[in-house]
Amino acid sequence: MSEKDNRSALTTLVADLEEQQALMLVQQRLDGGDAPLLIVEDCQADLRLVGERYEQRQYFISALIMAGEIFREVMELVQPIIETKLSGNESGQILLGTVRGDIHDIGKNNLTLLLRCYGFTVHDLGVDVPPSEFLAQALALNPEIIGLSGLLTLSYDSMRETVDLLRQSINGHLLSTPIIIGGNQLNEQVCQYVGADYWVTDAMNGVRLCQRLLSNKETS
Ligand code: B12
Repeated sequence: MSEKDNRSALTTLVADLEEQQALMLVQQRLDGGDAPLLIVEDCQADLRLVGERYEQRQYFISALIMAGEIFREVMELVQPIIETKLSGNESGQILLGTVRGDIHDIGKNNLTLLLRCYGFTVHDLGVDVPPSEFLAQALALNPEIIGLSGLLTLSYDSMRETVDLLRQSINGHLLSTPIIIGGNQLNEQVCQYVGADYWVTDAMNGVRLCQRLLSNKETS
C-alpha cells in the first residue's frame, strides 16, 4: 500500500471504530518507519470525523467514548517512539489543565507528552479544573506559562472566568504569566472573549509558541 493509501486507510478505520484493524495498521506503519507524529495527526483527523458523525446523529455518545479509547491505545503504541526521537533542553515550567466543566483530555495529554519531549516541565492539573485551583497552583508553582485546554463551547466561559481570576490583583501584585488557550474549535474571537494572550489549535504549534515565549523572556 502507498503512504497516501495507508494514511487514508487509518482515517477510515478509526472513524469507523474498527479498533483492532486500526491498531494493526498503526503497528505496521510504525514497523515500516512511518513518523509517529504523522500517525497522531491522522488519528486527530479521524476523531474530527467521529465528531462530525456524532453531530449529524449518525453516531451516539458511545462512539465518542470508543473513539477516545482507540486514540488512547494508538498513543500507547506511538508514545515510546516519540519519546526516543525527540529531545530538547528547554527548562520552562508550564501549568496546564482542562477547564471546569470539560473532561476532554486527549489533546491536553498529547500536548503534555510533546512538551516533555522538548524538555519542558509540565504540571498537569487534569480535567474539570476550577479557576480557583489554577490560581492556587499558579501562585504556588510560579510557572512561566499557563495553558488552558477546552473543547466545549461551554468551556469558553470557564476559560474566561479562569483568566479573570488569574489576572486579578493579589496583594497589589498582578500575575502577568502568559496564558495560552488550546482546543481545535478556538479562534481569535474566542481568544478575545476569554481574555487570553494566545490561542492554539494543535499541539506542535503550542510547543513552538512556548519555545518562542521562553526565548523572548530570556532576551528581554
Ligand atoms: C473523544 C471525544 C469525547 C470523549 C473524550 C475522552 C477524553 N478522555 O478526552 C468523551 C466521550 C468523554 C466526550 C464527551 C463529551 N463530548 Co466530546 N468529543 C470527542 C471528540 C470525538 C474528539 C476530541 C479529541 O480528543 N480530539 C483529538 C485531540 C488530539 O484534539 P484536541 O483535543 O483538539 O487537542 C489538540 C489541540 O486542540 C491542542 N490542544 C488541546 N488542548 C490544548 C491546550 C493548550 C494550552 C495548547 C497549547 C494546545 C492544546 O493540542 C491537541 C493535539 O494537537 C470531539 C470531536 C472533535 N471534533 O474534537 C468531540 C466533541 C469535542 N465532544 C462534544 C460533546 C458535545 C461532548 C459531550 C457534551 C457529549 C454528551 N452529550 O455528553 C460530552 C462532554 C463531557 C464533558 N463535560 O466534557 C462536541 C463539542 C461541541 C461543542 N461545540 O461544544 C464535539 C466537538 C463533538 C461534536 N462535533 O459534536 N467527548
